[in-house]
Amino acid sequence: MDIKAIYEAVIRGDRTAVEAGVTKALEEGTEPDVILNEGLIKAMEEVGQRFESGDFFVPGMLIAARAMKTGVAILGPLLVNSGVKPIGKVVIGTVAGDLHDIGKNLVGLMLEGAGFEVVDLGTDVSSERFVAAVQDEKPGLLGLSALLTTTMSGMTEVIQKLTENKLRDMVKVFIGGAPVTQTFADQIGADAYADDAAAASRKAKELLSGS
Ligand code: B1M
Repeated sequence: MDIKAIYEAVIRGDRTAVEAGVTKALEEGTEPDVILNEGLIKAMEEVGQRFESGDFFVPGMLIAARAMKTGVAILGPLLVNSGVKPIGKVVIGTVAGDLHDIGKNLVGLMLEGAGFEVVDLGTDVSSERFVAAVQDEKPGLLGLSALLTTTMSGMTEVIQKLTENKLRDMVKVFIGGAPVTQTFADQIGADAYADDAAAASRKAKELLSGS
């Protein structure tokens, strides 16, 4: 199976072709992470660039995102080890005002694959909901995702609210998403920054072990 065909199907927003392409590539022995990185993720990067240059509009992005999710749904179980005793609990979510969830979902899958129990709060999650989830779920780790420069301040707010509620020492906070950087993480007092889903699961394990 030509990975390029999967890439092009995502850009066209052709869910049927993505499903068929991913299934065929797996049958032919292509590694799931190659399909994910070279086919699906690269296609979404191209969609973003076309949006920026005015060749794509919001509906196009949305349709491409749905096609990408079809592919991720097939790959998901292969990226996750089931039946393993959790090594720790992580609450994740996309911050307030932000509806992007593909990257956050991939982070969740990779964390599950690394053996974490994942509580996913979804998208557009207020700082109050994050704080309540830390109180209720008592996770060792909290993962915050943001895809818009305008919503990154939601991460600052979550950390401030954790401090106000005397919960900051109870949970390690790691952050990520396209506009997020290590410098920003340092500025807002996050415990770690990860630039992709694989790095997120690696950083989460490091935070858990205290290294
Ligand atoms: Co939006 N969007 N979008 N969008 N969108 C971006 C983010 C944008 C960069 C496009 C562009 O202009 N080039 C731009 C943001 C500009 C900015 O702020 N700097 C943008 C915009 C402007 C908007 C709207 C404002 C458009 C409008 O309405 N005028 C609007 C905002 C809606 C809202 O959230 N309130 C909007 C809407 C949408 C859709 C709904 C249509 C759709 C989202 C569908 C969905 O998620 N269910 C969408 C999409 C698809 C995109 C792009 C094209 C693709 C995002 C994506 O899924 N990438 C995106 C362009 C781009 O990013 N290149 C764009 C694939 C995914 C695997 O990557 O999410 O980066 P990513 O996740 C990575 C890493 O970032 C990291 O790991 C992931 C896996 O490797 N990561 C973490 C993410 N979270 C992490 C958390 C961690 C650690 C790592 O720890 C907790």
